Amino acid sequence: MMTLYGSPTSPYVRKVRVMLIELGLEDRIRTEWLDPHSRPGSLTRQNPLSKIPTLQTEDGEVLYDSRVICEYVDTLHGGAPMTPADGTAHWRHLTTQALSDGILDAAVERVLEGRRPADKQHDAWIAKHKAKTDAGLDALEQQVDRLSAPDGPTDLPAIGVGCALGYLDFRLPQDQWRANRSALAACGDAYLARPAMQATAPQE
Ligand SMILES: N[C@@H](CCC(=O)N[C@@H](CS)C(=O)NCC(=O)O)C(=O)O
Repeated sequence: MMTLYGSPTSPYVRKVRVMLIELGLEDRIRTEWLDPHSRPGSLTRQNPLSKIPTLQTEDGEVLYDSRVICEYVDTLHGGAPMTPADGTAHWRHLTTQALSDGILDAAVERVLEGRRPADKQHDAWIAKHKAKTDAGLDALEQQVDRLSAPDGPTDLPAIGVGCALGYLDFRLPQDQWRANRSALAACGDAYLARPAMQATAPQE
């Protein structure tokens, strides 16, 4: 049995959970919920960075971060890989995952900054990261054809984008990421309706 260290609201953990459900591998994993910001010993003994997701494999190997774990999970099934092995498609998959993770990283920075006392918050820092999420979403609007169809077999770029959009709905709904991005809105909403996305929707 593998152990996934995570939290029910982490979008990075959600990527792994969605992938496991999509691949029918949930039964091979137990999940330990924790708060990584409090540096719990059960996590820091495995990952000195105290970040989630962290995965302990059945062989006792410890893996992080989410992209490493997703790459590992992609070796655990006999179906078509969720990232093509080579060619232009391979590099596009990796870059689209970097794009959706970058959107997430910038969004998380803003959310964490917003939790600081009002007089300690840095407006320029918030604006800089808002510009990253906005520009990243604009790029996705131009590249929706690089994502797997929302109603067919899924892949890692689509999972990453789905979890990023779900996080924006959850923590930054005021961004209205759908506005002026009709292609991304249609594709994203159809993707968010997938059973694996519904089953992992973040809740306080
Ligand atoms: N690049 C990492 C990001 C993971 C990450 O930042 N997770 C957050 C939770 S959403 C975390 O563990 N934060 C705790 C901390 O940074 O101390 C990944 O893809 O796994």
